[in-house]
Amino acid sequence: MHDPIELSEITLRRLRLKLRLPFTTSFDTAYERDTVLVILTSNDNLIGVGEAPTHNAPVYDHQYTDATFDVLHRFLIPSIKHPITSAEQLQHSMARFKGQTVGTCGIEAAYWHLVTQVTGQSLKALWGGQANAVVAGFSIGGTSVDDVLARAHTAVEAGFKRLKIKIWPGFEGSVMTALRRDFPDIMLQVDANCAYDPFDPKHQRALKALDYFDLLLIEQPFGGDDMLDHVRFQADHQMQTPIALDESIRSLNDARRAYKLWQMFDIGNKLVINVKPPRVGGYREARRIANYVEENSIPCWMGGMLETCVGKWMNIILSSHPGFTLPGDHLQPQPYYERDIALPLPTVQPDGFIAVPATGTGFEIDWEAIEKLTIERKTISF
Ligand code: OSB
Ligand code: MG
Repeated sequence: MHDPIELSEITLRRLRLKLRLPFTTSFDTAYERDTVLVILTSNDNLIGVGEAPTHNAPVYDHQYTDATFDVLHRFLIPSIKHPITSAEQLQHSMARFKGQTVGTCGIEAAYWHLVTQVTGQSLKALWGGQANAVVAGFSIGGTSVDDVLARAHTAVEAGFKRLKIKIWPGFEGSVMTALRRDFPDIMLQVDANCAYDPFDPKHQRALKALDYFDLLLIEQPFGGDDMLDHVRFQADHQMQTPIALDESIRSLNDARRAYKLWQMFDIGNKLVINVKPPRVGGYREARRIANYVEENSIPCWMGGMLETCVGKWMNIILSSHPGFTLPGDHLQPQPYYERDIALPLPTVQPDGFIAVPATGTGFEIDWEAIEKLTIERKTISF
């Protein structure tokens, strides 16, 4: 509980960020990306910053930067009830808008930043975090076997304990063979971002062949709406490797649905859940999923959306919750962006862990950087 928060204004900023290293997935190669910041100013001039990490095109899901900026401005922000008394109240005020998880997450993240200042409590305490450090995983979006191998070597030398490789039809067997030759024992997983067709026998064979590589999991081979195809594929092909859902999980109820479905097929132990706060509508819903997977012993990890370090610090802090049992997609060996928007940047220690901030949010906003990177802004005053 905290004193009611009265807002004086909200500013939206669209930032253009240049990636240091291009990131290739089954849907595109990104060299830069735009993100949206939601900046809440309270009556007593406290400032909360939250990230709505968007894609410029609707390639990961239906949401994209222009649409998120617009829905924030026209619908989500005007629906906020004042004063704000809790994250639950904030969520309920926006809940009638369908499928706007990224924008909702941006407002909620800024609210949590304000709450740390109003209450003096850390995000870690507010969110039920426990671990003092979390294991760093690295999501590799390379364009060729050599490119992926080079990125993997850099990461392992820097201390990363787990690698995740972006795959697509035709780019899986050769890259896994090369990785297992160089790293026979490392924790390894793959992410297809919906690129496979559950009814194509060639695709089925390529996915089944991944069972040879002793992977932690295969992430989202089929469409976001195809939970049933995922579980059927796993059961019909007697896959040993667990299947993990990313795009298919947009709420706690989706996580419940998935687990019930896997249990109905008698393979409840072969499901892994990925949590990304911007995909499930914020940190409150993400924590509710973390509680659920903890209660049901479902393996789970914190995903990433190439966030700035504002989003990354919040993800790292939430992933110290005991529901997160697998290494998160938290970092790369080098900073993601030519210029980031807060300090310090999270970094991996030589032992492969990232220290979890125990006070506040862990970051200080770099307003000069934000000003330089902003390409569009809108202010709504109350
Ligand atoms: O599917 O997990 C994904 C990045 C953008 C969109 C989707 C995904 C990803 C990642 C990157 O894998 C994780 C990160 O380092 O932020
Ligand atoms: Mg994914």
